[in-house]
Amino acid sequence: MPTSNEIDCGFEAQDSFDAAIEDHKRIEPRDWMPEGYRKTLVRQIAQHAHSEIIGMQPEGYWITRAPSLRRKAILLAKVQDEAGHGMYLYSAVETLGADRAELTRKLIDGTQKYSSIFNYPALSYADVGVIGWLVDGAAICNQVPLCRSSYGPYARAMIRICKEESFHQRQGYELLMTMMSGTQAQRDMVADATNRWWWPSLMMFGPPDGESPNSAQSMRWGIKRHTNDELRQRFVDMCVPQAEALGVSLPDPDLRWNPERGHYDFGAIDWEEFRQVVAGNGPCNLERLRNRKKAHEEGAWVRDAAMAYEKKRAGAASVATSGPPR
Ligand code: BYC
Repeated sequence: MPTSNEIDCGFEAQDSFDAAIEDHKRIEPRDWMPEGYRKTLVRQIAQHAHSEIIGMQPEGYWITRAPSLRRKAILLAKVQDEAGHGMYLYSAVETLGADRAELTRKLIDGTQKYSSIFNYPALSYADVGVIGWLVDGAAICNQVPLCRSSYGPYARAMIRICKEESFHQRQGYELLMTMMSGTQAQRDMVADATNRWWWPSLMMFGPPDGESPNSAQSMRWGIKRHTNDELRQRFVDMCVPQAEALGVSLPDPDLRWNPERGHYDFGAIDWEEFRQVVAGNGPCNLERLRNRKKAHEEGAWVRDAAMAYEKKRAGAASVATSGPPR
């Protein structure tokens, strides 16, 4: 049977789609949608799902190296949440007709992207705190507006994800507060980790507005609600007082309050570094994809077993419904 999108719906369908977007109503999987809208969502949601899955690696490394049972339990819960976020997002993207196995193949062969931020190494336990504070903090700034995204399944997945991201950010901040009230060596670790993650966190929001090919159309469709630069500014404004409360310096001599703009000014981002990382040349790109591929290959037997069980169950169900021969 053709899907609602494959039926040529003509102008009427386009009009009702446009009206729904105009009225800030949700588009649901069975609704007609332009092919470009569907493709943009598949691209963005798949990239987001991949980021959650790859994003488990920098922190996952520290689970067996946590300094106490309490820290280990917290970190384990956080990394498990990230796996869960990936699953919600793969489910959301499946409602658009995408095949999860195919998306995983595209991640592994490098034809689909994941967030640049996860190509940097986590070198000490302070990185766990800074990832929570800055990386999850950036994720919250970016993702809270996505709870109002025009595509229903994506928006609903984001509501749950944002609640958990908020816990993630707090656990990071709490860890850093503990370290900052510890020894000088601990404070130095926090300073070093902050220096390394600050600029990559600003890059997470994507290229500047003038160089973002997708933003304008995504905003017209209500997929994105703010531009990359607007969200980046919101993040900087949020982080400066948090850094002051922690007693940590942010590594930007140009960072200062601008009373005319009502925002913090900040220094130039190294966009060449961003381009290199996205092109596969960051410090950990190879390692991240190698690990993902290995985990996928080692999990083949689990997928096979699940499929065999599903097949058997479906077979038993069809015998039961067909009943005994008359
Ligand atoms: N890294 O036109 P633009 C997390 C690409 S996971 C790599 O502005 P768009 C967490 C972009 O894809 C956080 N690539 O694009 C998990 C496009 O290339 P294509 C992940 C990037 O889509 C574990 C090109 O650059 N969050 O929170 O309008 C532990 C031009 O960009 C990046 C999401 O995925 C980047 N940083 O805007 C802890 C949020 N930025 O596809 C935490 C959902 C841009 O045309 N995604 N590119 O070849 C979004 O909001 C948007 O997709 C973006 C980019 C703001 C990221």
